[in-house]
Amino acid sequence: CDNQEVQREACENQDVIDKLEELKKLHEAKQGDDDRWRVFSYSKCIRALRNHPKRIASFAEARAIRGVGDKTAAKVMEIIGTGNLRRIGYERTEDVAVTQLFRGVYGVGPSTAYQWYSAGCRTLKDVLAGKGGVKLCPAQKLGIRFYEDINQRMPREEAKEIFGLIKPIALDIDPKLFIEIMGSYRRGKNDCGDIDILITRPTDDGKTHQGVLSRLLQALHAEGILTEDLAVPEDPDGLEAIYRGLCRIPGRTGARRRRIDFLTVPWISRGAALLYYTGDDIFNRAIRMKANVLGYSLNQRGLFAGVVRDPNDRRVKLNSGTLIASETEAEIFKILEVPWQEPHQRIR
Ligand code: DCP
Ligand code: MG
Ligand code: MN
Repeated sequence: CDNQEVQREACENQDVIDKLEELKKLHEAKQGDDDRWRVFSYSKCIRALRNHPKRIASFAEARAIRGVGDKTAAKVMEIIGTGNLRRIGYERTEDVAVTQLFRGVYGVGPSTAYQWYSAGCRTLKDVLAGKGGVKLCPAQKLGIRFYEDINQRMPREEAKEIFGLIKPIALDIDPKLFIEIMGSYRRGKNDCGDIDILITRPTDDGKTHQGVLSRLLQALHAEGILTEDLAVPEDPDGLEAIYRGLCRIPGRTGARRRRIDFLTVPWISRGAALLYYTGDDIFNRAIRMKANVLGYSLNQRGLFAGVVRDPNDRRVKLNSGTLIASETEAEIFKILEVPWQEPHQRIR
């Protein structure tokens, strides 16, 4: 509930937020004009509820919150009174179930999922058959072929084992590389949706990691660790690149395909990159907001001052600003006046 500290303790009205989130997700799946408006309005309401410091006790109290109208206030009271929201049941229709299935395909978001549904597809088989004129890109085809594997999280131990195979191969290419696992693994989670690997290299001898990624990918394919590419960067050997693919432990029968991402960043950005790729995404949103409140701009490259944004669209930066900090996570926390948080604490 406390924006200032970038900590997310359970809110007084967490049960209400959870139900409204659920309803919001159902509308998100539907993609109608009405649904889009509802998603927007529930998001606003959820944000306001997160900041509400006490348990809501009456309709009038709910109604008085900015962004909460009569209808939403009635829903809030229904959840508080019964622990349930009947509307969720009514919105769980076929289109929701089908678009949720489609969104499990790698790279497919709400709009593609709904397009496929509108084209008459109801199953993955329909999609593969191109029913209704649906066309698939290579990554989507792989997303269907390995649908089950990709949608399973892996045990932490397996992520560790795969990284244990990869790290020596990378260090063999350049022993001075910095190579570590980020994401949920660094946060200490027991299961991981994918393996996020950050690569960079100190430059004190005048060299960089440039040229390493393409050699590494080639070596990992040769070893049978990387099995399929999902997204290959245009310039894998630039200073900054993102690769996405599938991997597995070679030679183990029944080993599932696992999602793997490689990220390379310039050495100077390593602190900001560690912070960004460790997440989680909600922690990132909160800390970025804190930076904005203090007049800074934070991204995976660093903390910047003096960034001027387009008043008509705050997402558009009109200049790149001045780099304030990027080499360590600690200095970024410090400048943002956020108490240091260990990776495992950076969670919702
Ligand atoms: N990230 C972010 N915002 C996004 C996507 C990612 O800030 N929309 C950052 C925070 C994530 C990190 O990148 O922690 C890695 O992204 P993943 O999608 O791999 O997410 P996690 O590793 O946190 O979870 P999972 O176990 O599901 O992979
Ligand atoms: Mg991850
Ligand atoms: Mn990832």
